[in-house]
Amino acid sequence: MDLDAITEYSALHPKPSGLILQYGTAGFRTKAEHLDHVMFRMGLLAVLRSKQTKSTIGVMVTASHNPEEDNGVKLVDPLGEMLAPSWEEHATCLANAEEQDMPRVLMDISVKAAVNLQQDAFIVIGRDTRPTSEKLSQSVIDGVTVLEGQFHDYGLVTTPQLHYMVYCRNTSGQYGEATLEGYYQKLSKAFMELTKQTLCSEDEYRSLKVDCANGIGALKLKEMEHYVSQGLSVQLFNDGTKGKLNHLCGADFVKSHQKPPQGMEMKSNERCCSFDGDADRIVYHYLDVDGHFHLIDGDKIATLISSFLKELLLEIGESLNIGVVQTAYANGSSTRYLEEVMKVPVYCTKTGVKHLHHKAQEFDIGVYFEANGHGTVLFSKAAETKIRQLTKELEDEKRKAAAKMLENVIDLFNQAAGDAISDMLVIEAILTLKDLTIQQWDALYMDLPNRQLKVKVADRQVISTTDAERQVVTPPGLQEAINDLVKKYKLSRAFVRPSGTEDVVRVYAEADSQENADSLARAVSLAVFQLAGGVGETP
Ligand code: NG1
Ligand code: ZN
Repeated sequence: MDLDAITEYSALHPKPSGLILQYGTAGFRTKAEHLDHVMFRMGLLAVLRSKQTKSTIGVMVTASHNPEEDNGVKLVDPLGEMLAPSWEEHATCLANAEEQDMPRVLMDISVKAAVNLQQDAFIVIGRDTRPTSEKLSQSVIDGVTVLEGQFHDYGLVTTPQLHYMVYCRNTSGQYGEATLEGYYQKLSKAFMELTKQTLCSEDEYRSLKVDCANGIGALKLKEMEHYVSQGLSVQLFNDGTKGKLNHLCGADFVKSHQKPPQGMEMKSNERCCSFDGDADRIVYHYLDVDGHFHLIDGDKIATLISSFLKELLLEIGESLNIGVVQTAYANGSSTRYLEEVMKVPVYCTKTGVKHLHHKAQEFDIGVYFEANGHGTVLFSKAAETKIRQLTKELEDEKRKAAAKMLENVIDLFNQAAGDAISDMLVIEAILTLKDLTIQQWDALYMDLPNRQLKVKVADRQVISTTDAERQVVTPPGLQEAINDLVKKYKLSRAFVRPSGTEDVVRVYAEADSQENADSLARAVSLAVFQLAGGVGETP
């Protein structure tokens, strides 16, 4: 390591002194103007991680659903997964080291993690459409270059597309070709094959309105459109030509406000969906004939997909197990429907896709979705091999067709990460194959009314939780207060946890009516404010 060169280049990306940031659930995320030094240092760290794993590592510059003024960065591990926990700690140490200590901290990490500095390194870089992303990704490249890492800059890509590139490169092309063309080819081929057996060709089933959150999803859907145009026509809204990123539109806005996005013409009963700013989340929605808004969130997406997969498994008659993984934010009705009606085992993990992803890996087929629409389906290597073998060997026409469909589903899901584009194609295929309207899908079960709120406190880390974040451990008395409040309502449930991406405590409540869910959420917010050091306005 050329420490003089590192010191010299680092001075071009100086750390504002005193600034402390944490590598959280989604990497580093804050106001873009505070991130230049973090980007440079993540370029350095990615090189060390690449040398250590002898694999390609990804660096994505994005702040997903957060406001346009924010930005962020996260590293992508060799199989498209989130960074390993011990390296999250290294990332935090490196980002927070004062200017003069940084080279020493970098050396310490490489010693601690037993990095062979002679090893080659290869980094792939991607960015979203934020005005600050291009310059920040250049700072990442500066960091990579000063440590003599090789790199490929994919430029504007969705977060899942970058995960896909990392996965392809580390499986020597077996998963797919590490180009955008390769990504579109792979997904569209699987989509067209999956849907070709359908008889239904009415236009209303084949057209979909997409709210792109004024983000990268719009550019990439435009590129992809013609690959799938025979099976699906998408009409894009909030494509970034006018509005601001994630402002009054996109999956996060629609889910948290339970309102239609602005900038989208919705007629009654038309199928619509919303992506978030980096296209790794998707939710569906529609207006009914009375003009009422209906949201179809990640829980209902998981339900549709797992019931489809379960039917295919029954058809081929193989004993492959399937499990659904959710978080505490999953609507209580969805959990009940999955367990009691569909008889599918359901598991709850902590918030953040890396937790869901790990749990989902325990099954032959693991379906995981956060309620906010971030998720995918993972197939174990053994399940995939079995299914591919069955498509070749089965003689019974019906069973063979079911196995073939499962094979298409494997190819269609981005197994490296939750992906709005790939999820959208799977959902569209299932709705067409099962001849389901969006209303029929919505009617699988009725969501319990719910409300999510944020509370500002002096130090959100005073709140610690257990039982997959459903119970508070500290501060003392808070869980008892929540229990007492929950008892006052029917079909009620509430929990609180410190956010991993924002400086707030999140409050979630469910109850038998919207009024009651709102009032429970407010009461719990007040308890948090009083017992956990609230600041600013009393909720
Ligand atoms: P935090 O800020 O920790 O609640 C949010 C989402 C997560 C996940 C991450 C990463 C909710 C309640 N939380 O985390 O599900 O998507 O952002 O983007 O939706
Ligand atoms: Zn996102």
